[in-house]
Amino acid sequence: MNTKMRLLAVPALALGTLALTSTPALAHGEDSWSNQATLGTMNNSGTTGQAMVDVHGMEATVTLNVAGAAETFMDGPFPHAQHIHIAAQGTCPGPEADTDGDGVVNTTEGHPFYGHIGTSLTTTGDTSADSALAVERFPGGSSYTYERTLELTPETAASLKDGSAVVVVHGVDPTRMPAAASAKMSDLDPSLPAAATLPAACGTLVASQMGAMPDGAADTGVEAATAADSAGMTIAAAGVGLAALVLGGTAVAGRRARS
Ligand SMILES: [Cu+2]
Repeated sequence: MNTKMRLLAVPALALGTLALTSTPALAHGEDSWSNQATLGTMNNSGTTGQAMVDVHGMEATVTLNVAGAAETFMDGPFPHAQHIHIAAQGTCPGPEADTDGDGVVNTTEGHPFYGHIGTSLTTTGDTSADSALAVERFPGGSSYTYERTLELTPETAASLKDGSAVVVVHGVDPTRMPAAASAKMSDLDPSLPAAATLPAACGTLVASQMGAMPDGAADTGVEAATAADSAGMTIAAAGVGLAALVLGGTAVAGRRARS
C-alpha cells in the first residue's frame, strides 16, 4: 500500500519538476544564476537585511527582507528608497568614506565604493535610476519584505554577473544621526531631509551556489547545467534526482547530490 502510493507519486512529481525547471531553462538558452547579499548596518541605523536576486536572461526576481529600519516619517511609514548600485568597487563604504566630516557617510560619499544606481527597487512602475527617490513607490516602515520580478538593464546584469552589484537601502531615523548631520538637507534632493536618503544598510550581491531549486536537487541541477550547458541535461538530472529521493530514500539521494 505504502510502496504503491510512492510509486504512483513518482511520475507526477517528476513531471512537476520538469515543468518548474523548464520555464527558465528553455528560454532560448539564456543565462540563469543567483546572487545573495547580507545587508549590514550603515550610519548607526540599526538596519539589517537579506537580499536574493534570481536572474533569468534580462529578467530578475528580487527578494529583500529588511529589519530594524526607521519606522515613521511625518506620521506615515518611513519610505525606504532601495536600489541596486553598480559598476564601481562593489563594496560598502566604512566610516572613512565620510569625506566632509559630518559623522555620516551620505549617498554621494558612498558612490566610489558601491557605484551609481543601476536599478531602483520600486514596488510598481519604473525601475530605472529616474525613480531613485520615488518615495511613494518604495516600501516603508521598520521591517518589510519586498519581492518583485523586473527587467534588468545590460549594465545591471553585467554587475550582477561580475559581483560588483550592491544593494543599498536608504532612510535613517534622524534621532540616530549626529545632530548637525540630521539638520542638513539631502545630498541627492535639496527638498528632502538628509535622513530620508542617508544609506541605512548595504550588502554586495555575491554569486549564490543555491539557485532557485530547493534542497538536495539543487546541487545536481546546477552542476549539470554548468558542466553540460544543456537545458535537456538539467531537466533530466533534476528529474532523476527527485525520483531517487522518493524511491531510494535520503541516503541514495544524498550521494547523488554530492557526486
Ligand atoms: Cu541607493
